[in-house]
Amino acid sequence: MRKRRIHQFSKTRHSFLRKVRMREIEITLTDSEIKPKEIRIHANEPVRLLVINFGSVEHQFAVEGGSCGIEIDCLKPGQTRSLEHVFDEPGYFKTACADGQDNGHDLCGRLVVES
Ligand SMILES: [Cu+2]
Repeated sequence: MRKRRIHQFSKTRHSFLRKVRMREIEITLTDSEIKPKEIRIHANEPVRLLVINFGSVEHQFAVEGGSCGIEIDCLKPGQTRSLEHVFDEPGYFKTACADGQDNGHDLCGRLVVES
């Protein structure tokens, strides 16, 4: 019974992704880096950013620059969260853990939105 429910869920999810042509991008955080370091997407392409914290402390994930204002706060070790967004203009954004408690480590990368 349990197996069946999981199957149904993933089937629904996949047909949803297909319908909106959403691209899923997995981003992993450790205590020293964000992977991938560079993400390239196209303007007006719906994306789901799936952020996983593989670090040993709480992290945060933000896309900075322009007016996009994307942020996932308080991601505990082992936790995964996702958010969906459409970047409608080409440009360069910084990806970072901008948590004030993150003294000393440098979690950053970049997101390039191509036309
Ligand atoms: Cu952090």
